[in-house]
Amino acid sequence: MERMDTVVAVAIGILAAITVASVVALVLVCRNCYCQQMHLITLLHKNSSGLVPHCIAILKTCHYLTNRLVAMAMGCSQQIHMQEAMTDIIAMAKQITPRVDEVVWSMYPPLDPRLLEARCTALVISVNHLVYVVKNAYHLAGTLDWTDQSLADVEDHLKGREGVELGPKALRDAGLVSSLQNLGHEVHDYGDLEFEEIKDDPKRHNINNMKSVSEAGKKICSAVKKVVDAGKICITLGGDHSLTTGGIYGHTLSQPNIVILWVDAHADINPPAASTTGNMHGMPLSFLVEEVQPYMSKIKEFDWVKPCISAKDIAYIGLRDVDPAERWLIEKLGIPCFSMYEIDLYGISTVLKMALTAIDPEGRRPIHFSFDIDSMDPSIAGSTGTPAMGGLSYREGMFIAETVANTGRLSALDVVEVNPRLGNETEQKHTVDVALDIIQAVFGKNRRGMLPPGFFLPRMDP
Ligand SMILES: [Mn+2]
Repeated sequence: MERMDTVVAVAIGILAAITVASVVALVLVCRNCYCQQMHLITLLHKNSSGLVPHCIAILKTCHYLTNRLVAMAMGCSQQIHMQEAMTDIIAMAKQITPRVDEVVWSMYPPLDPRLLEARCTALVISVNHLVYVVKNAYHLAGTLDWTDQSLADVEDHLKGREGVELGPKALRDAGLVSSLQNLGHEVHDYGDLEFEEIKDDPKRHNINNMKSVSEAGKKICSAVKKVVDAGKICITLGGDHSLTTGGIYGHTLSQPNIVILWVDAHADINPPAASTTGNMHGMPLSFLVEEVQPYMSKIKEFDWVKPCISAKDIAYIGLRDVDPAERWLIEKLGIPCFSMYEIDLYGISTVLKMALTAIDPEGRRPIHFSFDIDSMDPSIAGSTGTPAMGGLSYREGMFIAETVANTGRLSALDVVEVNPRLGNETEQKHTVDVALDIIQAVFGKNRRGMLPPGFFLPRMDP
């Protein structure tokens, strides 16, 4: 267990929402002090099928807002100032019903994404107007503060935000900071990283939202570097796995000798040109691994990141959804790789021994532990963007985390791809709980049980 004088600092960086891309990052730093921040990136697929869940969410929220506002207005319609406003309120509410119908009809195939988006926007404008009218009628804006959150949610859905940028908040709300403090760490939460919105950001070099992703990466890079420079352990909460382009590069600027334990269902090493989706979260390692560079085209926006990791310094654990280009690179470059097949073959304990020995036979180098929640089986962590069946069990995940803790060499941890908007309520809760348990285990909580410093059982007088 960590000693009491060990200090953990936490920083959470969040969130750029660019019409199509959102960037979120959070950083936790530990050991002897404070820390700084990080982030992560979410890319949206604004295809037709991706729009529907957002539209349904918008419909639900608009329905809720309208019902509640009208009920409130009716409830005090006897008051003088409300009587005048009632005519307006009823007229506004009447406009909303046909707009809801239009949105619903637009969701039927053949679906026209532009029409659907336009109709959702029209609906949201109407509901906004209703909120405005009711607020004015009440002369008491304070009592209607609850509408702000609902309208903000609607706005998020309208922009097509995926929800993975909400991961850090979900983990904080679940008690991340206090749970680490309870383990005897000093934790500093640096809040969310902010990312500028870049309006004109088309797909280029086969990377969606290329400028946004690059700019976010720079910020994450310097945030992580500062935390590690200060001698702390840096936790970066995502957001998606693209945050590691900046995060790992920043880590190496401070600690050039790191090794990487990459626990994930995916290899995330597609060179941009080989990517089938253009989503940066499937590419971060391609920018970082020296031996991959001959297969990368030159992208000047990513000049700031230099290849800083050797293929032999990375160990994959938990892979089960690997693209051909990725498999080819793993074999060609000899990247130590322990997929679910090897875990079934040898067992998690042997796999971990082999993985850690492969990247650092002497056991001396600082570890960057990059944990993608989709490494876990979807039955226990389903609220994630790209789930893959047949993943790590809870026990295997905990064993990995406890083993990393036992090395005493953790230098940075990424926790990515927790998406509190996906799945049902139970799945959302389980996913956040699993992530929280993994983080706690990485920071010293052990299933054997914990003995608080100084604890003893007093002898009883006979
Ligand atoms: Mn990943």
